[in-house]
Amino acid sequence: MKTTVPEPSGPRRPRLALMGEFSAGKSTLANLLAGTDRLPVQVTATELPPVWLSATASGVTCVRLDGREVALEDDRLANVDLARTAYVRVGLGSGLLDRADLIDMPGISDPNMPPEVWQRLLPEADAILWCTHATQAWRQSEAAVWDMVPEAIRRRSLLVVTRIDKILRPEDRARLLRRLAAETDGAFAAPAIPVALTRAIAGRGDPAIWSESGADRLMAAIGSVLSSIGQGVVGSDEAGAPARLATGSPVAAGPASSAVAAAQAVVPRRIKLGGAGAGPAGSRATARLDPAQSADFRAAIGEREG
Ligand SMILES: Nc1nc2c(ncn2[C@@H]2O[C@H](COP(=O)(O)OP(=O)(O)OP(=O)(O)O)[C@@H](O)[C@H]2O)c(=O)[nH]1
Ligand SMILES: [Mg+2]
Repeated sequence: MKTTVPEPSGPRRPRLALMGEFSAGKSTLANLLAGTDRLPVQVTATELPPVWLSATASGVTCVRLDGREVALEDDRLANVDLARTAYVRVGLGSGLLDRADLIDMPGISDPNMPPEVWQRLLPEADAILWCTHATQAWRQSEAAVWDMVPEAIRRRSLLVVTRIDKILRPEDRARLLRRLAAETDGAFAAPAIPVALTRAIAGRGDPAIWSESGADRLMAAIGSVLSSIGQGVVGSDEAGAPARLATGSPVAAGPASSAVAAAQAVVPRRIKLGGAGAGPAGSRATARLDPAQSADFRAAIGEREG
């Protein structure tokens, strides 16, 4: 896919795009990862252009399709001219932004949002965190868009099942994860990751809530994604070699890796990464999550939150 938007200047960091249907929780996830509340979250569709959060930028800048850059004086993300804007660039260095850029995309089936608005930015992403709403997860429209995403990107992307707190019964959660495993087999780097985003945000700093919400698993998986980008798995993909990622084991990519550092940047201080279940030092993140581990994980999430 060819880039059709003006490239940002400055050092290039790994770029994670947050995508999914409107109101799937993309901006909530971006806020969680960046440790901020800068991105507006609301029940109805937001109607914002893509918002590119980066520690290498400063202020809030509207990057127009013609390449012109217009600083937004009042830092407000509202009132952006959607027709002329490629994306809004926001300078922010907190949380995961220390290691990666986050691109918060508009919803894919938002009736007020032409698909070009997110399509033209898609080639900029190194990996995608696809947010799917637990109570209507992985609709046909989502699968159809996912088919358009280049294979090399899909292989290092994650399926994040948001609003898992809305599914109360452990057996319903297990059934959902089984369905997703069947319907998305091989389409993502790892099995779907259920997370209660608003709970994780509210419980930031509390290790128990962080873990119960699923945020710790998500951070570990994102750490592996960043590691795979940083370690040149990109090249392996292009050569046709499989590049599946491990989840649940943040040190799968090596304890000194940027993955661990990245994940540590957003976990509560009292949680230490790399405890039980850690992979051998220096091993590459090339295996998918072990099915037994996966079953444990599902049971744990179900039991704790059900
Ligand atoms: N209970 C619960 N609510 C959530 C969760 N994630 C997001 N929400 C809520 O869902 C609504 C939509 O979230 P957003 O983050 O704005 O969704 P979005 O995907 O960015 O939406 P658009 O940008 O409009 O496409 C907000 O009211 C959030 O508070 C979750 O895990 N649990
Ligand atoms: Mg949003």
